[in-house]
Amino acid sequence: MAFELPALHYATDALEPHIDKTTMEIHHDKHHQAYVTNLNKALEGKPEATAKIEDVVKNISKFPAAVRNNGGGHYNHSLFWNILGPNKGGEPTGDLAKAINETFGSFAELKTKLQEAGATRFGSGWAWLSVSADKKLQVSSTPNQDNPLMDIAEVKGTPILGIDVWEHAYYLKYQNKRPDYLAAIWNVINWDAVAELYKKAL
Ligand code: MN3
Repeated sequence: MAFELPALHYATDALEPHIDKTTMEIHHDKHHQAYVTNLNKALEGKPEATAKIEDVVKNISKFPAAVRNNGGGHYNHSLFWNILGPNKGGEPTGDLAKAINETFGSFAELKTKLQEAGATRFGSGWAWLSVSADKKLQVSSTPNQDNPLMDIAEVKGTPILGIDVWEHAYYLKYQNKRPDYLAAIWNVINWDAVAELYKKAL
């Protein structure tokens, strides 16, 4: 069984003007596809490892670098497409909103922390909101295609929101202004999807 590129559940221009159509097309059809292709290549001859991407990622220290990079890439982007969406801007509600307020003081403070995590990640990587083993919300960042689910992560947890800060995620529209991209992304976060992942992580 091979991993496959998941379809986007919205049109590539659905996140305009915050994330442009061309960026979405290249990011999903080319970059994510390359992670999937190279992951399948790296796992050739290891069918027992290919059942679930989560299981590969959780045990990433047992795999070579090609699986870490491309398996991380596949997991991270699959989550990223899922937590983005058109016209969903808004704010978290319900239990997730309550947990955010208890942990960070306010939704505004969570946004600041995630934007800082993304802006200060040197080079390529991701900013994360994840749920720790003791069910607490936490903000962190990872290099390259690492993520909090990996057994080698500095801050471990179950990711419920990931922001891609690789240049390929924003450069066509925002060029060197990564903070502008990070400020705009709140307009296209699907908080229902994040809340769903939060519920599952508890
Ligand atoms: Mn990317």
